Amino acid sequence: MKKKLSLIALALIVLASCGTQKTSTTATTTAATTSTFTAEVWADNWFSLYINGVLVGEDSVPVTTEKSFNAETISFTAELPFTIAMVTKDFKQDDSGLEYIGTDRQQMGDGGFIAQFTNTQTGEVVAYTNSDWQGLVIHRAPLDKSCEKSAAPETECQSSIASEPEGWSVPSFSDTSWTQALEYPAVAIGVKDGYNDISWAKDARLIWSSDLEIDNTILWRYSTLSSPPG
Ligand SMILES: [Ca+2]
Ligand SMILES: [Ca+2]
Repeated sequence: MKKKLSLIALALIVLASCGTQKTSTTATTTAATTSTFTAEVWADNWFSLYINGVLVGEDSVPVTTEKSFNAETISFTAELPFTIAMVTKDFKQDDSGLEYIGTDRQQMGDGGFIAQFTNTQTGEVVAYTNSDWQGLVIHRAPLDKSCEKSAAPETECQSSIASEPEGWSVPSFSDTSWTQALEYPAVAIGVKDGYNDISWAKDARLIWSSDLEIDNTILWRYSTLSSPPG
């Protein structure tokens, strides 16, 4: 009789553990949910976009194209929350930081960009550029603005150039030493071709560093909130 009882107990334990296993498998399956997102970007003059450290797209018009102003739409899949990293470049002819060198239009160009990220299925805006973005300037020239009209800018204009920090686009990278973005009105950036083709979220802002002219290449980071901004 004792032996029979312990056999029944063993059978119950086996049944119970089977049930537990089934439950945990189901939970694992429902936890991983990826969605498709649409990034819309307008940049003066060029950008590339990384999501969680992976390059998902870049401006299709090369930075060397004169007046390369255009809006871009890039699609990617990700799971919220995710980390957005972008390289933005204001056009410069060389490391003097100037453009139209040797012509009567020789000048420091200026930069600026705006971006928004929308859940493609629901239409929910999950991120947009504003002063919460963190930036790191890696190409700054000319350091002395008085060299703008120099006859020999390549030798007379000084620059400050750094390389991209290792692993700067991955979620775990610490950007606490980077600088907060500044928001600019459309008139300050001189928005043009392509900008009006996008219906920008009411709180999306044009951003750059503190100097639109001499800060030419900037790295940006922003991590989405687990729940979208209100
Ligand atoms: Ca510039
Ligand atoms: Ca420019």
